[in-house]
Amino acid sequence: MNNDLKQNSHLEFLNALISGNRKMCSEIAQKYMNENDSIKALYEIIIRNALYDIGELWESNKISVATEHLASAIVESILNEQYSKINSSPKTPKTVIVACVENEFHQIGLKMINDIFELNGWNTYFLGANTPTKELISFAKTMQPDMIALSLSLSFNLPVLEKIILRIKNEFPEQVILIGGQAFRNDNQHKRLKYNKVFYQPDLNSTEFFIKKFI
Ligand code: B12
Repeated sequence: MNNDLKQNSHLEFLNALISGNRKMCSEIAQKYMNENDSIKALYEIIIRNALYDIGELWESNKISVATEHLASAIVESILNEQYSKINSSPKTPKTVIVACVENEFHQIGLKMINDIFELNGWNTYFLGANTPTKELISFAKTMQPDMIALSLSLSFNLPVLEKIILRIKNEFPEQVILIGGQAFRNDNQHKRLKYNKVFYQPDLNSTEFFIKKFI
């Protein structure tokens, strides 16, 4: 698909999201998958870009909070529609716990990351938004995952992420932790987090590369 068509699909999807038209969003996603057959491209070129635009429209008061909430809900339903394609990969014995830190309600990017693990055969435990630290630690004790993936969208939550990393390292010093999310998009804050076996990845391609190397 050429760049003009990609741009058209993204704008079409954005317009359908703003008008709250779930059916149309689903059809655009379906058509895109038929033509490209790439979950990563659907997620980033179409959906992530549309949500970044939604963020800017919302920030400049061009759309309401309600429209933005509706857009998130539609996107979550579109991600769930892809499950049969994601789940078809052969399984490895690797497991990952995937969670947002406390007070972090942005879970869409994290869900995309979760699906990349699944596409690569990992068993995932998606705990989603606002996971209490105590619960995360206790769940990790039970599941003993190969990796914990944590998402952070709000820059001011960085101290919360750091606290969680320290708590995990205190209990399981060798635990591999993968971090990422919007909070690191425009700066290099992740470089502050210099801990043993804590890695940052910015997007789906780099995360997939990291997962393949990890195995
Ligand atoms: C939808 C949305 C919401 C929804 C979230 C619903 C949901 N179910 O997730 C709701 C309404 C809850 C919300 C609330 C708020 N939001 Co909001 N929100 C957004 C919006 C529009 C889209 C977020 C999104 O899904 N993006 C698309 C995903 C796919 O992109 P992504 O998260 O970057 O993920 C990619 C990478 O970062 C990476 N990645 C993500 N996670 C991980 C994890 C790992 C391990 C790895 C390796 C990689 C990785 O992979 C993904 C694929 O490429 C953004 C705008 C934007 N620019 O994104 C604002 C935005 C994130 N929100 C913002 C703000 C300020 C808020 C509020 C504080 C607003 C308020 N005053 O109440 C609250 C905070 C609530 C809370 N405590 O968390 C700011 C954050 C600024 C900042 N960096 O600090 C943004 C950027 C808007 C803006 N321009 O100001 N929001």
